[in-house]
Amino acid sequence: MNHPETLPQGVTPRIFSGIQPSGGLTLGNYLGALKRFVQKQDEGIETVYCLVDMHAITVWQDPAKLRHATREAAAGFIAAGIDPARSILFNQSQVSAHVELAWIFNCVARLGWMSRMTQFKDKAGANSENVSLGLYAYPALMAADILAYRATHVPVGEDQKQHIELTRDIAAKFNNDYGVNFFPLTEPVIEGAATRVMSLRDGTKKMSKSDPSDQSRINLTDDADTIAKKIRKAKTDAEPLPGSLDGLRDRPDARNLVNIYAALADMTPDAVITQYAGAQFGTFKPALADLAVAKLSPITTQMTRLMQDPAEIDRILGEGAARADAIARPIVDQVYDIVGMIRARR
Ligand code: AQP
Repeated sequence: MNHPETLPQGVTPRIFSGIQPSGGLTLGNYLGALKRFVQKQDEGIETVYCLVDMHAITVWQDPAKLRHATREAAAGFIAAGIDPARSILFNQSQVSAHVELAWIFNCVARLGWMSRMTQFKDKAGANSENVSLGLYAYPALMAADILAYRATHVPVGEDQKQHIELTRDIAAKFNNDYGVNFFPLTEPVIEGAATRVMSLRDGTKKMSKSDPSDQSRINLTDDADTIAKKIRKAKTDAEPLPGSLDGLRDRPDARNLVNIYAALADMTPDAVITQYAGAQFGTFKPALADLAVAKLSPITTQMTRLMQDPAEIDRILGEGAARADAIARPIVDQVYDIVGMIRARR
């Protein structure tokens, strides 16, 4: 853990995290990220949360859909418990410090580091010559998102761990190249029973908002019937639930449902297995569906209500952006000084 004594001068504990508005939010985003974001806010740490629209366009987005998804994600954050008075909530493109710092980091990060990023390899697939340069450079922009606030901790799902490690490498190389102790080595915070929620159609694949199959995920906009139907149809095997977690080792689909139950109920997976030992999926799935509906329906209802006033959402994002800019601008100005850029018009 980053201990306060070892942090660079002027750096205080601060949380930063983001979600791409590249589609509707999923149960994976909720359990792996959003639910944790709310907990961090409620612990009283300074929290900065960003809808990373500049990341979203690394893959082509329909402009009207991007605008809608950004507002809907903001509504999802607020409905899930993010209080824009206590947390800073904004969309990335309104704070230019992010892309300015990203360019500097493009000149610090090494090509070989980017080539090792598994998310790039997964997303580019066999088509890597034909994806955008932005998709390749994505981790440098993500490092800039975090370090423009000199954030000390980033709550994320398991899939983002490698990108946070790269952020630390970029911070360390910048500090070393310029002989400063300016950027902290940010820690990932990967906690809870569902740090990697898997597809409902394939327990070996991450639940993702861009999966072509809507049946593979639960969206935060799904109504109660849709949630129940998707859980009922979730892929499982014919065996009942075992008496211990060990018995789920080679059963990824079953393990996924147990993890989702645990995360929604704020229980450990062990406690879920103890409660449902020997139960058939005919019993477990309806219990999980009831739990998911009870936890998610209030969020969906509130999101729908908030979406009726898009101007108010835009106002909240604008206000958040101004507060974010007030933190990030002086940090990026200091970076320009460190790097040797003349800033005569300040
Ligand atoms: N399945 C998941 N389980 C746990 N956490 C997850 N996260 C995403 N999916 C899961 C966490 O949500 C945060 C925001 O992720 P993101 O939207 O910026 O990008 P992503 O990880 O690439 O999510 P998707 O849904 O797969 O988006 P697309 O399909 O657009 O690429 C992160 O903290 C992430 O760990």
